[in-house]
This record gives sequence, structure tokens and C-alpha cells, in this order.
Amino acid sequence: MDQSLVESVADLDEIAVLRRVDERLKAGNHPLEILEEVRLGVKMVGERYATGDYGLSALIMSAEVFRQVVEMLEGSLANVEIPRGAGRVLIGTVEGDIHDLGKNIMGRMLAFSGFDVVDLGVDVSPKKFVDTALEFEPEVIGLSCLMTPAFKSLKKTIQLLRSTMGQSCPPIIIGGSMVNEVVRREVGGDLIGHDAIEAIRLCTRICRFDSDRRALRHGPALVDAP
Ligand code: B12
Repeated sequence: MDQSLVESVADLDEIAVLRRVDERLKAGNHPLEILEEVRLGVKMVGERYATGDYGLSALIMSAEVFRQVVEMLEGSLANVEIPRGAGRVLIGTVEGDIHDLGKNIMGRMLAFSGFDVVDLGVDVSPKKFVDTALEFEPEVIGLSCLMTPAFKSLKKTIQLLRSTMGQSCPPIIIGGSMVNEVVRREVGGDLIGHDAIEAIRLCTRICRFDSDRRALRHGPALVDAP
């Protein structure tokens, strides 16, 4: 763990952050390792905001630093060959919430891992999620929510997806820094993803299981003729 990078982010020292990220990339460090450290720094900015040490401008600044880092890291992933066909995932940030840095990372990481991702953006109404789900037929739905007041719309979205889609409603994963097991139970999500890596792991597991189920459903066709 590069504590100096975490602290430079937390101190909003943009120049030091970008220089350090550049050094780390040149030294061959994995982009995801760097990203996680920057995320921890941004989280510390949030903590300082919560205690009143930082104001809103610090939140905005941290988001901008984070965006620049993601751009640098993406540049380093540009030549990686991307597999396809891992599964279909619908994502978005729920109504009342405009945070999207974490969701965007998750979306890009899923796409880099071969998933077809539809990202509805931020402040997405429950109806929009449902309409898109009916059309896109995702195998997983990922809802992002970082605001306690938006838990209500998180719950509403899940309820509407379930009541409209019935049996064909895919597993719903929720995520965001304010989400925990108590929230999951209250809003009725199936699983929690704490970071982008976990999102990939869960989506992979669900989509594999789904294709296994499809194979089982078509069982006899898979059995060799005697
Ligand atoms: C940066 C930031 C902002 C930026 C957002 C920029 C953007 N484009 O997203 C700006 C400045 C716009 C902003 C605005 C506000 N913010 Co703000 N913000 C933050 C901060 C500091 C960091 C969030 C972030 O981007 N982290 C980095 C990313 C990478 O991490 P992440 O989002 O957690 O995502 C990771 C995981 O959670 C996971 N994940 C995320 N989503 C999902 C979804 C799924 C399905 C899965 C599987 C995984 C997953 O994967 C991601 C990658 O690893 C947080 C503090 C915090 N601890 O979260 C406060 C915070 C979320 N904000 C807060 C507040 C209060 C606000 C404002 C209301 C401030 C205001 N007075 O206007 C407004 C919100 C307006 C609104 N209606 O939404 C509070 C919320 C408190 C609460 N309990 O509700 C927090 C917690 C700060 C605090 N401690 O008080 N904010």
C-alpha cells in the first residue's frame, strides 16, 4: 500500500497525485492496485467533509482528481484485448443520487471483463430501470447508491423491478459506500458488491450459473446419442 498516494489524494494535492500515479504505472504496478489507493484517499476526503474539516469544494476537487487518475489508468489499459460474451449487466445510480465515479469504474471494469453493459447514468427513475430491463433483458442488475436519503428510491426501484418482471427479474446487486447488510435487507437487494472487483466476481458467478441452468434446461440436447 502506497500510503503517500492515499494521503496526497486526501490532502487534495493534485500535482503530487498525478506524478505518483505516473511513477507507479511506469514501475509496472497494476492499475487496479493504484485505483484502490486513490479510492481510499477519496474516501478520506468524504470523512473530512463529514467532520466539517472540508467543504463541498473539496468533494468536487476529489472527484476531479479521481477522474484524471481514471483517465491515466484507462490509457494504460487501452491495448488490452477485451473478451466478449460474459453476460449482460444493467447498471445505474438510483433516483435522487448523482454520484457516479464508483459506478463508472464498475461499468468499465465489467466491460473490460467481457460483459455487455448498459449504463443508465445517474438519478435514474425506477420506471426507467424497469423499461430498460424489459428491453435489454439483463442477467444482472447493479444499482448504485451513496446517499442515505436515496435508499427510499433504491427500495422503490427494487420493488418495481420485482413486481413488473416477476420470475424473469434477474438478481439485483446493490453497491456504494453507504450500503451495508442492514440496508440490503431493508431495501430487498439480493447481494452487495463492495468494490468493482467484487462486482465482476458476483456477475461472473451469476452469469455462469445462468448459462449452466440454460444448459440443464436443454439437457437432452447435450447428452450424446447412445
Ligand atoms: C466525490 C463525492 C461527491 C462528488 C461526486 C462526483 C461524482 N461524479 O460522482 C460531488 C461533489 C458531486 C458530491 C456531491 C454530493 N455529495 Co458526495 N461524496 C463524494 C465522496 C467524497 C466520494 C464518493 C466517490 O466517488 N468515491 C470513490 C468511488 C470509487 O467509490 P464508491 O463510490 O464507493 O464506489 C466503489 C464501491 O462503493 C463500489 N460501488 C459503487 N456503486 C456500486 C454499485 C454496484 C452494483 C456495485 C456492485 C458496487 C458499487 O464500487 C466502486 C469502485 O470500487 C463521498 C464519500 C464516501 N465515503 O463515499 C461523498 C458522500 C457520498 N457525499 C455526500 C453528500 C452529503 C453529498 C451532497 C448532498 C453534498 C451537498 N451538500 O450538495 C451532494 C449530493 C447530491 C446528490 N443528490 O447526489 C455524503 C452522503 C452522506 C449520506 N449519508 O447520505 C458522503 C458520504 C460524504 C459524507 N461523509 O458526508 N459528492
